[in-house]
Amino acid sequence: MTEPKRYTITAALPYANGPLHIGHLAGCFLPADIYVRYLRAKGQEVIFVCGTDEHGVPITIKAKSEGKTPQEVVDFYHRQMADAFKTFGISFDIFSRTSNKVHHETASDFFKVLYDKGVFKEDITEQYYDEDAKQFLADRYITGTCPRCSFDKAYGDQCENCGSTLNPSDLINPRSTLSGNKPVLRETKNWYLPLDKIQAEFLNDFIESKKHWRSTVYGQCKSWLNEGLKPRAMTRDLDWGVPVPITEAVGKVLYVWFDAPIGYISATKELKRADWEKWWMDEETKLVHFIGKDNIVFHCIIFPAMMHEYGGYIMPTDVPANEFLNLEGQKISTSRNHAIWLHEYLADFPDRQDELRYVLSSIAPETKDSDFTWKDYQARVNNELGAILGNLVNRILVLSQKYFNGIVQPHADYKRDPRFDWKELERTINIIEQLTENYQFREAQNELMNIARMGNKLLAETEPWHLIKTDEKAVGEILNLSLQLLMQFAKTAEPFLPNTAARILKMLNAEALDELPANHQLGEPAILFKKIEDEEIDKQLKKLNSSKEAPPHASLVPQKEEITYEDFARMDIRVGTILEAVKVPKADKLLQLTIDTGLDKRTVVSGIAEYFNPNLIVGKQVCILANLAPRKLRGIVSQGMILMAETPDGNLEFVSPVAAILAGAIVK
Ligand code: B3M
Ligand code: ZN
Repeated sequence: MTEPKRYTITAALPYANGPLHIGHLAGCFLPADIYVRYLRAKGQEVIFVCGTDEHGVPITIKAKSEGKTPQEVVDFYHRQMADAFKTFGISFDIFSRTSNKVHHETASDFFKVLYDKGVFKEDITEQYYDEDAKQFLADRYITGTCPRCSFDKAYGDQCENCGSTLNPSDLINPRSTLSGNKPVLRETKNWYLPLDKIQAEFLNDFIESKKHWRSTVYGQCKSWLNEGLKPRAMTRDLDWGVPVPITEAVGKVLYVWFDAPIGYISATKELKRADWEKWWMDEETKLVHFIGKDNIVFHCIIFPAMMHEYGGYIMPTDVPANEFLNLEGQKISTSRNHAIWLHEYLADFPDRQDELRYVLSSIAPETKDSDFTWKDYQARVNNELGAILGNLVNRILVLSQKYFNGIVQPHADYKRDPRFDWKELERTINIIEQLTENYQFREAQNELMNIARMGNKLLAETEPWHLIKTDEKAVGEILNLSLQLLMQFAKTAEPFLPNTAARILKMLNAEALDELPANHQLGEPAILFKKIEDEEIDKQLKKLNSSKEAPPHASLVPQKEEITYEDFARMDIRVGTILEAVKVPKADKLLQLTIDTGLDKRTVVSGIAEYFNPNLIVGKQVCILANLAPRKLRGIVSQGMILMAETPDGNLEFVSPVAAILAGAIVK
């Protein structure tokens, strides 16, 4: 595309089933906001649309577990999210929701058009059905034992212990989470988007034309295509969502990933009413989706396929998906409460939104996963924001007050002052713009701080505090130049640090100016960044470690079905000694153990890495189920399983003999 005429920028619609955390901000909303603010400052025509994704099974599960209706749940989180976004300065033009009328109509119409065009393929399959609850069970409503790792709380779509993707029919001993009963298979008809066909007709070429996308994004798309796409059901047997608008499908709703991306279009309709089409159907509009990497297939493959089949829609120009942000070396986990929630951050660090924006951009997971740690947060705020930027602003303003009562002194031509390379500053601003246009916000912000560094260098080299004794005019010029630099800094910083930029401009009393004229009266100096103290960080670390959610109380876990002594006797449980323990690379949860079983020394892969330091468990005696069929975990063959007991606060403990005994003792 040559210069686009306008920009439609979307940020993934967060599920309204829980609060937002720093991973959401870093992965999607912050980069989107930086990009949009940059475009607006450039005078571009742009809309920035988002909203809550209020359908889907996780929301109904959340509602059940809290004894609320799904509507109550989404109402609560919609408001909470809207507040958090507003406070962090995420400058959506609209933050809509998929439960509203415009969206239901838009999504319904979209389906109907595809249906009338004969796009969908109908198929009857067998699905699990709960005869007590009288409903079909979404994958998440079925639990059972994982066929790969024997974890007994695996879901129908995934085992959260070993990470395997599953089908409900893979589960051993499946149970309905609604009634606890064994579900039965029943036939049901659904409507499928024939992605295999659309791949051949359209998607192969479409993705082929996107080689310039981030390699992580392009690579993921290619691997989906190489595997060969399969038809995917766009309707579900569920009662929460957009009803399927055909009579044959009463009681069914649209698949949440069918309706959610249409939410971007609905939000645009709400925002722009009469001329919404030009934002979605005009070739001169540039469409950019900001998302996290787990949403790539939906935005790069399925949604384009849907729009292609509908006809008339533009395709996304870019999808700068981010990798994941980890927290203190571990995956952020909502269920284990291993997260920094935005509303809690705001309560603990009021008015320090830009500090978090800054740190999250500094470590933005643009090309690979990255790690947020509280110590790093503290270091970056104190040593970079405080020591480099805050200090610079403070010195310039305080010196200006002290020597000249806050009046800007004349300078014949500050851009050609021999004491400073203004061209270098302009080059840096240029680089920041290019990086921003390339979605390299991390590097762009790094360059931004170089402008502050240039200012500090100027002061260090010219030492106005000494020079004032001999050459007041020169000091007036140096301060003029420094203030102009601050002005440029603030303007360039606005997309990244909107509050800070506004506060600097206020201190300069220059909200409406492009540069500072001589004799201009400055505003009052103020401290930009308060130091983050050790105690504050310690408190956060403590909170993180103490907040792991407890498992259901043992008394609430029903006893398993009866077995015979023979069933038990088939299990070969022995006492073993841990000889070695190492973390499995790239697997947060797994430790590779070498166990002396008395019979042999064997490898067991165990999902306990979050609970034990490998160095501290060597020598421990444990119980091992020795005759469990070997299975491969992350390419390592695991021979057996270590028995663990789960404590009420969610920790794991080894089941060990009370007295030290020889390895190999048989448990019976
Ligand atoms: N709600 C998934 C997520 O929050 C989903 C995104 C929808 S974007 C159209 O990660
Ligand atoms: Zn598993």
